[in-house]
Amino acid sequence: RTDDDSDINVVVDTRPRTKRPPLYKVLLLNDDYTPMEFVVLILEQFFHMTHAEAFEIMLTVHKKGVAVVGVFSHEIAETKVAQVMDFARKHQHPLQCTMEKE
Ligand code: NFA
Repeated sequence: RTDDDSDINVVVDTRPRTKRPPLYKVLLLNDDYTPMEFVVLILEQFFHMTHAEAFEIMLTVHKKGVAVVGVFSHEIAETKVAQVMDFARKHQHPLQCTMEKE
């Protein structure tokens, strides 16, 4: 076909689009059995909190049932959840850590 007019009037959007990756909240859940000091240790070791910060967040989880302990890319959030779950299991504590899209 030599008479194709399908590209007359076609305008392509050329604005540069900077796509930011979706972020994920890492959540720590309360339970009745995991020792407070163990939760504090986790927050210091895996989330780089000071002892005072870690203690405060631990108390928030203990009182409210759940708290966001960090916001990360999907891959980093998955790694944090796995590290916490592995460490808790290793010490036979029922602590739960999950992630959700922000
Ligand atoms: N609720 C637990 C206790 O009283 C402490 C805890 C805090 C557990 C935060 C899990 C998360 N020993």
